[in-house]
Amino acid sequence: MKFAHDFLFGAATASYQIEGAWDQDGKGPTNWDEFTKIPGKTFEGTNGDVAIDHYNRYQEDIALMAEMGLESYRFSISWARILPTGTGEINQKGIDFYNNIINECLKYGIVPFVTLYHWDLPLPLERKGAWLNRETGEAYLNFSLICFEAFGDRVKNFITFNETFVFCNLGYLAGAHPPGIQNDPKKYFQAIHNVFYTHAQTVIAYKKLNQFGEIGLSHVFSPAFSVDDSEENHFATEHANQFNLNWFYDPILLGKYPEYVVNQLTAEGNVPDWTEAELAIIAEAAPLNDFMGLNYYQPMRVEKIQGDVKEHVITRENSTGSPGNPSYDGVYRTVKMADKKYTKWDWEISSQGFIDGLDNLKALYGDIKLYITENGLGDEDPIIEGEVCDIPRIRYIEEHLSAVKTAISRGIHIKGYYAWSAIDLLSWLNGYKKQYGFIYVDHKNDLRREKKASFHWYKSVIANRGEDL
Ligand code: 8VR
Repeated sequence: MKFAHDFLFGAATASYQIEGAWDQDGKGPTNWDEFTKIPGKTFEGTNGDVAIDHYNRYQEDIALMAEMGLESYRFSISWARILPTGTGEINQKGIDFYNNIINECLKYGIVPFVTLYHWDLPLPLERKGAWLNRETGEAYLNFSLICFEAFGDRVKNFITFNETFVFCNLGYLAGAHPPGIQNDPKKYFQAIHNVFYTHAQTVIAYKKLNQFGEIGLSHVFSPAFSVDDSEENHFATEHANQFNLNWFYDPILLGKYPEYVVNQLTAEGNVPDWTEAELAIIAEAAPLNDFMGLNYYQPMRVEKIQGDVKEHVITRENSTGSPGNPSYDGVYRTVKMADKKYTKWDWEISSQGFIDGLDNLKALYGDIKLYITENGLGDEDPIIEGEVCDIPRIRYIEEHLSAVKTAISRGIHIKGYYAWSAIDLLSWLNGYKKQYGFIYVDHKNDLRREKKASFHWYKSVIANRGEDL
């Protein structure tokens, strides 16, 4: 079976991870421009000052994407390129840059799929409290309206926020992302609510513009499964799904927060300071979302923690997605299991977890429109006789794309797949060592680009619309 003609085969990137040119053409500094300069925060002190210099090489990169036959390109906009201080005067050169990217895509018939926020916040807003400060939400709404005005005639797919779970969890619980706060669940849950209220306002505002495009957001999709059939581990698994799935998906898709979580937050004094008006806006916006973006890399394997949580030292290494961490409330921990497959960074490889998770999602939320806005393999690719032979990446994407095909055949409404990532880029906490792309970037040779084995493979898949998968 071929994928439908209107199914989009795509690939994704994010501004801070590719653009570089951190202070070129009037761009303002961001939280990540500052955070990466703090010793020990990133792998070998890596940062995005230059990244892969996509800012100056976007034509070459998009030409390679076109040669691969890419049908859609998901990229993010750096807020500080458009509004250097986050508010106030617009930086025309920033608008021009993203107009160039969009027009370059359209020149090749590539559908631009735009993420408005992928973690790089203008520094003045970070300094004023980032997502704990409601002013950031107001500033975001202004920024998003400027983007709809400038790009909405050609861009018909907007993602408001990428992975709220990650930038809030690593920002306020693990301290591995800006602002680097640890073990502060009150701030964690408050920041998430402020983001969701901002998302809701943005969706309502976008719909009022009648640009007749689609809008939604991208969430981490990491369904939890019990390590065994014991009652207590099934309880821990349901608890994990309530806090990592329902807490994030219910307010967006159902317009209200899950009671189970709100009850616990009430008991422990971590309920966000929300107003009835804000909750009403979140309820009003829910039916206006056109799609949910899913970023799937791995499921979670969960077991209940026996007794008190032993002292858990949070490090950069154990904040990069590998199992073993306890939940903030000490109820469960994620587990690495002997009979499962894992990547070099200990991310589980499970396309079955993907399918089972999608079934659960449909059971919870019905026939919602979905895009897989990220999926891919982080690896160190072998170079053999000058060829980048990333066969494990081909196997990974093949397995997960065929899982998407299976899910569609089971009536799950998936309309596109975006491999992470179109080209090798900066991994937030793992530098340039952890590769994800179809295109290799030679950091020892003037950032020269080179097509990997997976580039040619994905090209053939797109050409025959995944018939052989
Ligand atoms: C997603 C993020 C994207 C990437 C990919 C791979 C990291 C990375 C943490 O969570 O949206 O920015 O981020 O996953 O993992 O290695 O850079």
